[in-house]
Amino acid sequence: MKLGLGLYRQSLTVDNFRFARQCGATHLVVHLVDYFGGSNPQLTRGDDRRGWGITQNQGKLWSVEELVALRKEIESHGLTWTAIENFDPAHWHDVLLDGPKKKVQLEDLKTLIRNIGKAGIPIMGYNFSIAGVWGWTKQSVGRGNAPSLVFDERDVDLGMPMPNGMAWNMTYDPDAPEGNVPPVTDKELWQRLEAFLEAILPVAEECGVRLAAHPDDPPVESLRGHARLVNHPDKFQKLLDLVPSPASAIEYCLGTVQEMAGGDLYTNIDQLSKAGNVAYVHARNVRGKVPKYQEVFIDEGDTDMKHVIQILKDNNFDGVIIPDHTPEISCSAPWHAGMAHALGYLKALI
Ligand SMILES: [Mn+2]
Repeated sequence: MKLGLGLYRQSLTVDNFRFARQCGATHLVVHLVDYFGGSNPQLTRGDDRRGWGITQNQGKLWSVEELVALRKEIESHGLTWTAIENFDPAHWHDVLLDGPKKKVQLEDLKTLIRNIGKAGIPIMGYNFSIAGVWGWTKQSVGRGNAPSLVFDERDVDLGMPMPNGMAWNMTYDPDAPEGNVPPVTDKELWQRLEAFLEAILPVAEECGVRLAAHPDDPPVESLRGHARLVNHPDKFQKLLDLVPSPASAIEYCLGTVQEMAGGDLYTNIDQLSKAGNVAYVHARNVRGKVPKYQEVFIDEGDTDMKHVIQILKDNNFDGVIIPDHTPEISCSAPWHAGMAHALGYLKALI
């Protein structure tokens, strides 16, 4: 098992590559989506009508040249680029929404997968979700009053409609006509996923890229009128069985699974990792489950991290584990301090 760090697009700097190595990470998971539009690597909820910002990348696919240049830079710091995390909503909003550009965007996604394969990046993480990550608030309720993410169904209007022009908690068309995205049922969402996997998996197999699915965070029944895909541990297997392929895998998010109202995290990760279905792991601890939970530091909370690492070791998991988001640590570098703490804890466990 290898230790990695996740970096956002605006965090791909020399200092952060050195930071990763200094904390003992050997691998990177890289976000290329321009969420938050700016330079703040802290997770924020975003605006309810604009989400994590307006994506500017329509038609701008990640090119082989740009990916190879970044890979070489990463490698020059002694790190290995193991995965890209998340497609840009600009690249696949109509795949999620079943909109008029779906056919074109499926072809674009195939091109992206080919580019990723040519650039030598083995994993593409994705989150097949209409409403995306939404509904929590940041409150200073963590250990030592650390600013932490809190989800409480009583405090959020789960049914708040999602405006037109929005998908995956980002805005792809700020000039979309008034109105809201019509609700999507569970059956319809799984059909859309199936169409996506049937189109993309054969290309991924050819190119030696694994698609890794992240579960739905928050794992509620429905969000903003839209069904949630993987909101119970058993649904990982349902996803894998939908279109069987060696290129179909799981981005196992410990925090999200711990938040789920049903199932057992340890049995679930044991089965999936034993079968070789886990591409990489997000490590995050939480306290509580849907309908109310909060994020906590990795060394506390409801998940026994030592037990999880033991299961992964017993199953010879040889992929990468990265800290997911963590509560912030009160200092001039809250994100870095939080990550350093999580990396050190994981490294010691491994
Ligand atoms: Mn996660």
